[in-house]
Amino acid sequence: MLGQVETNDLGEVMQQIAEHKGCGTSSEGGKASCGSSTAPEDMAPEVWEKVKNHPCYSEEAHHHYARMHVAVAPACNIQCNYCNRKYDCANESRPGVVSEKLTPEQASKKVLAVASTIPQMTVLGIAGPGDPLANPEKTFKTFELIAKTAPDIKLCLSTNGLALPDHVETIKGFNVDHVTITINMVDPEVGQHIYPWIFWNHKRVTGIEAARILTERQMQGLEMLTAAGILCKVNSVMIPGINDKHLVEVNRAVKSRGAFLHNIMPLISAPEHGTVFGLNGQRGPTAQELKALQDECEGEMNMMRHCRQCRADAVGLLGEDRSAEFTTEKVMEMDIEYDAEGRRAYQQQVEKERQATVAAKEAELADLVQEFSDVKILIAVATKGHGRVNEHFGHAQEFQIYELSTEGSKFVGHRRVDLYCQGGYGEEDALPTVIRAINDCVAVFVAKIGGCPKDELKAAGIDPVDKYAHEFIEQSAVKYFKEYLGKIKSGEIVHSKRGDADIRQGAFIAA
Ligand code: CLF
Ligand code: SF4
Repeated sequence: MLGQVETNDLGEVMQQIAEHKGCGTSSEGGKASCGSSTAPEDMAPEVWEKVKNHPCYSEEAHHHYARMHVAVAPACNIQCNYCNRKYDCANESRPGVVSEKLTPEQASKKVLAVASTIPQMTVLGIAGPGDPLANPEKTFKTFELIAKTAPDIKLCLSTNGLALPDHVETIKGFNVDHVTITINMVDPEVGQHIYPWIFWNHKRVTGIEAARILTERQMQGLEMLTAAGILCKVNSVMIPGINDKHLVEVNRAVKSRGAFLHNIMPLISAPEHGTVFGLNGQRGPTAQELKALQDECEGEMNMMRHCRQCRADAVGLLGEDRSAEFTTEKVMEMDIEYDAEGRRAYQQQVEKERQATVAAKEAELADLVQEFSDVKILIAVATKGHGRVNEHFGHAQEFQIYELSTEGSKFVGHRRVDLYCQGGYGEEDALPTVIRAINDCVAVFVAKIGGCPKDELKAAGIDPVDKYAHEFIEQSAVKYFKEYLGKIKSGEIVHSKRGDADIRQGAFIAA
């Protein structure tokens, strides 16, 4: 049964598809021009087949497709200084949230329940709460059950890499196309400050020796995976003062071994998490520090910037959390009929929506190529997904950040914020933190916004824009940027460069 919300969204989408007059054919920025039916020029078609519907491996796909995790792997074979065993594996999840642990059979039923309710859920990942390969029986039993009952769902795995070389053959045997390894260092001198111990060959190993074994096993596992044709994403936790500068070297090392994607994530650290880093006051990076490092590493290798550090039982589009709808108690009561045909039909409509999104952006971009300007700005967008400006300012728990230049629009990250609207009223205390989170942005695109936050945003020099409500994000962003350049040319606004983004000074642009 398809969820009501999704069905309504698709009705609207179908209307827009009917109005859409065609589909661009050129490629831009290494992205496919026409939805998932066309691979980007620089990507082999078989690789595109693997990434096109994976919300983590394709930034564009993450607006349209969902993933889910099942928490079947409680044990871990190493200790990271940013982890407290009470919580999920912090390599792929936020500290401070705990998952309900499942048996492979419970997990299998949960996957069917989610797949039947959220037909755009295309990927099942196992990412904890410990390390999936420290729990190989439970992990592979779960994959076996899913491969039998829901063969259209892609299988995905995230590991610290210590046990990886022992399992590459089995991973390949289950047709797992995507494996993530968390690699925070390639130098044991650095590693000793991140990993106090590992459990290796039936004993605990500590210090530099532990880090040396771990890095050797991670590199070996990465090489084996890429040799086996399995797409490999590398996650790295950015820890200021410990591995932040070193991650450039990590980037080079994993790129040379064939990693497909590098995801540099911020350390999340607070005393209440009870981790070594939390207790000793180790800070995480600022959003600007993270972006600078991601920019530095961006070259021939794709950088992931849309990671939400989701929990080990996450369900839904990246950035939304529908796990509460699928507790074990609720799932066990569900009478599930797996409708593979219905899922296929729904996903075909999603593909049409996706094609319309890309084509609209390209049409908007067409006359931007004649512009010559080095102006670069950031905008923040409130969205519930589907690539549209469709969230109210007060309901946004995160803003997606796009960088705009004459090259077009580029997703560069997201910023989590406190909910401004609580129970129908604006939360005055939350507004300054929202403004701080997006204060390097020239504008914020929203579906709706109240008078009070609008005025405060304007006072902070951020343009609250609601005229693109329910329109495609990237098409609207390019449109806005063109108007913006026009206002610079006419002298309506003055510009100066600050950091890596141009920050507007002087006159405020009215929405
Ligand atoms: Fe899960 Fe990870 Fe597979 Fe994605 S998450 S196992 S690759 S299906 Fe994705 Fe979540 Fe970031 Fe992970 S946003 S934490 S990168
Ligand atoms: Fe914790 Fe994951 Fe590190 Fe294991 S690998 S110690 S579960 S963060």
